[in-house]
Amino acid sequence: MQKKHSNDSDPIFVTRPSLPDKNIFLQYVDTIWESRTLTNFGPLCCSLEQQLSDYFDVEHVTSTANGHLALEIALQGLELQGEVITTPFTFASTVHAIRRCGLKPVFADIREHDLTLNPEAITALINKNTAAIVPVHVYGHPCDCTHIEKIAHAHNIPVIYDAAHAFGVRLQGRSIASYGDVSIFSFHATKLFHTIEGGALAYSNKSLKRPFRLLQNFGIKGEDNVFCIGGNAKMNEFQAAMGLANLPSVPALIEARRKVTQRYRDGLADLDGIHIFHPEKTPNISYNYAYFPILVCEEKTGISRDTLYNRLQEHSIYARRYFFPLAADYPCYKNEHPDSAWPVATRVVSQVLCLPIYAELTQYEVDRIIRIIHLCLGNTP
Ligand code: T4K
Repeated sequence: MQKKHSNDSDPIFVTRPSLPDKNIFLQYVDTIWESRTLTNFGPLCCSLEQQLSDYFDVEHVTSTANGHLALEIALQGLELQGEVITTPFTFASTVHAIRRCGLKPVFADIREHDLTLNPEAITALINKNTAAIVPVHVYGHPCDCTHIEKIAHAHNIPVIYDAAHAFGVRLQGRSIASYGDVSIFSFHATKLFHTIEGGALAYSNKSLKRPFRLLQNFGIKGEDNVFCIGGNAKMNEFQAAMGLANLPSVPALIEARRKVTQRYRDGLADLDGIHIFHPEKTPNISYNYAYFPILVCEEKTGISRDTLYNRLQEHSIYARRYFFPLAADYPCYKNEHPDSAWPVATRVVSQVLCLPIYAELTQYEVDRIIRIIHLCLGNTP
């Protein structure tokens, strides 16, 4: 849907949640009034899990209150101990989940061309304490799953993908959710598909279903049987209603984002020093256009990423430096890896800027952003 009016002073944020037809959402809400089941595995939640299982083409989906808890449940449910190899170039959630589950995050560098974990860097870090690999499909760019899973298989360790950004992505003709031992998704309001807050675990191993259910509901097996130490990570019925109402729009949302992406690519193509990613140029990748990251190469543009970020804000454009700083540099992790270096991640984190992208962003607004970027770089488009 195109917005009718937009002034050049209107703020544009990095994203804007999509909302379904209100009447469709309210029809689901009416059923909540009838059932009086508001949470704890109600009918809408079960229906959403089934629809997601079909969409992802995976055997099992366990819905959760948010994506972060889905990752904690995956790590706990697999009963891991020791070190977990992951990327320093991610949202805080990935690394905090590892640490909050009593595991040690160990950071491997990323690849230049798609910013996902470098399989060779993973191999170099594997030792007898390695319990798992947690790669992130950052911005929806799919990891090199084949290579990563080959490494994991050789060392008999599981792979849990943080697929928070990767809803709707396909790789080698398969849903991205079908890779690894488990994939976790975020259905936060800022995501392509959302349930306001929410998330899910997708997996094919049936034996994981019960531990995951227990972990998301206090370890309760029966009315008088508390079997293990679980928390509360249940999706409620209002969240599920939003998900059911949003799911049919996913193809249209992806197409609208593709158009925004294309307009950015056309408008920024001739700017020396602005690097743009084209994940779908890699054969066998079907991309979801979840984010529009650019890299600002100061030597060529003459201005730094931070200057561009600030200048855009002066024009009410709120791009974001996802994911600055590196997780490995947070005060809580910084002193743990004195001898480690991540040259690619360290460079990228000072260059990356995610420009606004969402389905309702109008051509006029994209052109406004492009115009301001040209202006900041001293160009006249
Ligand atoms: N793994 C990865 C790799 C992740 O990126 C994330 C979450 C997770 C795991 C954990 O999943 P969840 O537990 O969150 O399900 C946002 C999201 O809160 C977060 O879900 C997401 N990643 C992260 C990349 O982005 P912030 O701190 O940037 O959000 P915020 O509130 O600044 O929102 C960004 C912009 O969106 C705002 O400037 C305005 C707009 N907005 C936001 C909300 C919430 C709206 O217009 N309406 C809204 O309701 O983290």
